Amino acid sequence: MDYLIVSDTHGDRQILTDIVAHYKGKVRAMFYNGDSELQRSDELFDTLLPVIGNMDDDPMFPDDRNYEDEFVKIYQTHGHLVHTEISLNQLREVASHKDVDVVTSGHTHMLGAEKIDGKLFINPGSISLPKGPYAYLKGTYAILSVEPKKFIVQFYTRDLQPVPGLKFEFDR
Ligand SMILES: [Mn+2]
Repeated sequence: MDYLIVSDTHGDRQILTDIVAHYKGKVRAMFYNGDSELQRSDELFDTLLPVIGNMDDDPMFPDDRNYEDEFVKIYQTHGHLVHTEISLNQLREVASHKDVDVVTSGHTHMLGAEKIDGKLFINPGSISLPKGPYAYLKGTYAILSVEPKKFIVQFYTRDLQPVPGLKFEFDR
């Protein structure tokens, strides 16, 4: 079962439109990790599951989300409320009180996937304004594949193609 995670478009609505059109019906859920600078009522959020970012002014966006289906439990938040621009320490503390498999955030515009405290932390990077060592990719999102005994995280670029070398497997 696949889950799409995308974040930090900062007004670049077209790429979200393209991603939703491409993946609708092909993944179980699509997470949008904040800083769209759109309104909660935007039709994109009929499909994408959003949280509020520090650059979003619509208070109808939730601060965070606890997602659960029969395959996976995911905690989603942008990151500014727990200052992930400094470190993951506060997010780790929040996640430690949650019965989840996966924690996903955005905010830093830097992609990442790592197991911390037994949970898989995923930052898809920014699809529009990437920073860090993978900024040369010009924007990324992630697909999380949930299997009975493992998680696979593959990062993709704006042309909807997987990045060779940015595929990571984790035991559950
Ligand atoms: Mn941002």
